Amino acid sequence: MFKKVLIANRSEIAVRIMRTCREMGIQTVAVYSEPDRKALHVVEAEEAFSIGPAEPSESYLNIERIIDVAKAAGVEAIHPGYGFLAEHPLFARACEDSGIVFIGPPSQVIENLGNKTLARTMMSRAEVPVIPGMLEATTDTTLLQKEADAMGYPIIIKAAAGGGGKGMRVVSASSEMPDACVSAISEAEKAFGDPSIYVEKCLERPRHVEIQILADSNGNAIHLFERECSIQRRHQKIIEETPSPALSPELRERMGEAAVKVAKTSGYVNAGTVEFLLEPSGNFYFLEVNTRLQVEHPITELTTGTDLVRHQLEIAAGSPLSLRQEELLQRGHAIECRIYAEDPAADFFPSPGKIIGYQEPTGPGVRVDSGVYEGYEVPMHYDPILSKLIVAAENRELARRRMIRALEDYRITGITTIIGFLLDVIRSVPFSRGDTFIDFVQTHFSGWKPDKDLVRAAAAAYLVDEMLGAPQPQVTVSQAGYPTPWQSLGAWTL
Ligand code: MV4
Repeated sequence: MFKKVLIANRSEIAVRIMRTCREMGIQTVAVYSEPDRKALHVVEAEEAFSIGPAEPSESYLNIERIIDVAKAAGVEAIHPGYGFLAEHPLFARACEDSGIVFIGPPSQVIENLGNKTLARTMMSRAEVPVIPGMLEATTDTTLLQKEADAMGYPIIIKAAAGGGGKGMRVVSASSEMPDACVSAISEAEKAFGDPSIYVEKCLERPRHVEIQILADSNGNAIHLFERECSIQRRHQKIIEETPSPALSPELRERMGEAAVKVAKTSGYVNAGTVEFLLEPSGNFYFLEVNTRLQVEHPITELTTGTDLVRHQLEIAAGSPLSLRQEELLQRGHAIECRIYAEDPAADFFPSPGKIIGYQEPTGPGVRVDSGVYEGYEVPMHYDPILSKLIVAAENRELARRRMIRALEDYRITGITTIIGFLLDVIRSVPFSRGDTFIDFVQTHFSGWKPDKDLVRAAAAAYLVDEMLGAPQPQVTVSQAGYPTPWQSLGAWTL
């Protein structure tokens, strides 16, 4: 096993990776940008190196600088976390070329799977169901029109180099195709430096269901069941759960087998996620492979009793998989809520700033993967995720109630968070029924505002405290959807 690993990331995921490293006796090296000098991942690491200014391109995306630090610190391997350089084939290649182990798949596999039409072609050859549509991308608008007309509308235009929803366009009539093609081509060129696009049949009201995979360098591959990730807004997931309320044991087995086929067909090594869209009919289709550890990996860990980061490290060190498919069980139910510093009443606009009061929920079945602490100033330069709240219980309804309890107990003041919004979603009838699909938030929660009575109760409590000369709780009425603001503030008052 490695003696020393560099974590080329920040925030909660860097901290989470370091925890497993420490348990395994691996020394950890952090890298940080200027505004991250006091970040939790810097505190948590055994060594930390400054890598540049706030701009990601000059720090967390600076391949040369990170490789230099890795050499100077004498690490044997780099864990990229998620985002930043995690799915960057050139970074994986730079590690390979420097004799440093990249904790992830080979650069060639990242590159192949990053090409969406190549991935579609590979998968359809392997008889993994892909969404009906073109297998070659093009800039020939006549050809695109012909294909779309033959398919029937609505169709969806996607960029060959796309992914994560960038450069996508839904077209509902033939007459809209010419304009849509021209603008999609120019957007693809600008965003990815590759103008080629292709057309797929647009699926209606699908769910987003993904399968966790692990593959070793000896060609063994297994899956660790599914995650239901339909609750999202603007292609950012906010709630994930497992098992999916939509899968029968038989469908789960077929999707798991398809995901293992994807792993074997692509020569996959390390942890990855195979994304599918699942139609109400039960038909599922390959979407793409995320060649990284994902934000929502903890729900799989809690229901399968595994540590995915440990498996990543073991696989990267060349060990064969220590788990067999037959011994894996899905036990109970887990839900994750992503805690973002954003204002849900203002189109989820980021709301970084100083965290004045901070208290995490604890108790049975509660896990918090956090990148922040009381007094920490959330920088404005990065993804505004603060932490992830993950709960596990014996079944879905118990997990849902546990999540409500834990969200109510989560105290964050000084900045606006989406906690109040998450509470309303988790408590809602469609969520409690498990009736989730990719337009869930838009359908049920567009124009959401915090409960006026809650805000007024918070204001009233504040005024009463002031009149009685009690210590002033640092709870501001501007904090959208602050949960149960009138309950005892106890240790919470400053
Ligand atoms: C689709 C689709 C409907 N039909 N493809 C969005 C991200 C990218 N990975 C693929 N995406 C979609 N592709 C067809 N043929 C709907 C989406 C989609 C979506 C997929 C997964 C999770 C959230 C989503 C939100 C909007 C649209």
